[in-house]
Amino acid sequence: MKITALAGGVGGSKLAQGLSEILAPDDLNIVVNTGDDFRFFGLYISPDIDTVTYTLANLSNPVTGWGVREDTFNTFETLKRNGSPAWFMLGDKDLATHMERTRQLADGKTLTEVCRYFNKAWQVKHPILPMTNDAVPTIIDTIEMGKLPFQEYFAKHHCEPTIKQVVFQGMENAKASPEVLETLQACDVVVICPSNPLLSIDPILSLPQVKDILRNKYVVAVSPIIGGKAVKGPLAKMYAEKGIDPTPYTIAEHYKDFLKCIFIDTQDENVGKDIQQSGIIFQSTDIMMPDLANRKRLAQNIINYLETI
Ligand code: FO1
Repeated sequence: MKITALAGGVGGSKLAQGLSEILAPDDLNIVVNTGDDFRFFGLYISPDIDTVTYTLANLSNPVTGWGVREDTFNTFETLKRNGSPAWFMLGDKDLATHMERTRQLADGKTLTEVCRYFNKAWQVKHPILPMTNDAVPTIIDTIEMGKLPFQEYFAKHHCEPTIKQVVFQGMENAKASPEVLETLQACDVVVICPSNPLLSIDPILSLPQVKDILRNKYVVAVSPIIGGKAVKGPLAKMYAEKGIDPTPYTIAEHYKDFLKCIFIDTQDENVGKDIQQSGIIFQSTDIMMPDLANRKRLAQNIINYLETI
């Protein structure tokens, strides 16, 4: 069974890692959001790509979920002491990734080629594909601070401003990469990882052709909401600001154009009936993935289900 996983940052990388422990490299491609990408000190930072790649390479920081494990922050601390912008914490080892990526992009390589280079360097076997080689920076239009580039909203202002609108700038001229369209067309199943639908998955879905392909695929999602809370990040707050209850039903509704099945946590079984009434199957299990054993367990659970359809 060939699976294409759609992923954002920390939540997405956990399930992607679980799937990668079970599926052969030919059977799993991971398509990753690049709307969070930005430049800092001239360096091209691709946080979701890095989170997924570091996780699959067993290099990720287990405490934050992003960045490199056992990294030091000498450069960051020095910048901070000098009074330079220091709202985005780049570790010393992590900096090497951004420097090399920036160098290769300046040499004319595509982001897809740069990702392939890092996969090879860190012996990550499963393809990690940026959703596009075009720039589509996410802009958060807020009530208190106007339009903020995504990382300023997220890391600098800790997701505090109230969101009016989320805009994927440049989407009208962007294309999914050829590799992404190819893997989506060739796969049997698309797994939407438990990433933020509004910030991490919608950028992928907004690229031309992607939703049309998904309408003809078996699409299964894992809820990023458990017991009314987002496992990580601002999703529950974002829904509350729109006056929407953050439940797995909300997630199912968000993807209802193409979703066949959603995995929800056992503690959310009470919304299962509403999900079913929308014509979407639900499977309930423990969907928390604090460690590798749980990531593999959930991935195996999804694959077992997919073998029954
Ligand atoms: N998130 C923060 O909230 N603060 C940081 O200082 C920060 C640094 C950082 C460095 C490298 C990297 O790959 C990710 C980093 N993140 C940081 C996480 C990142 O902003 C978010 O994970 C995503 O963009 C949201 O998915």
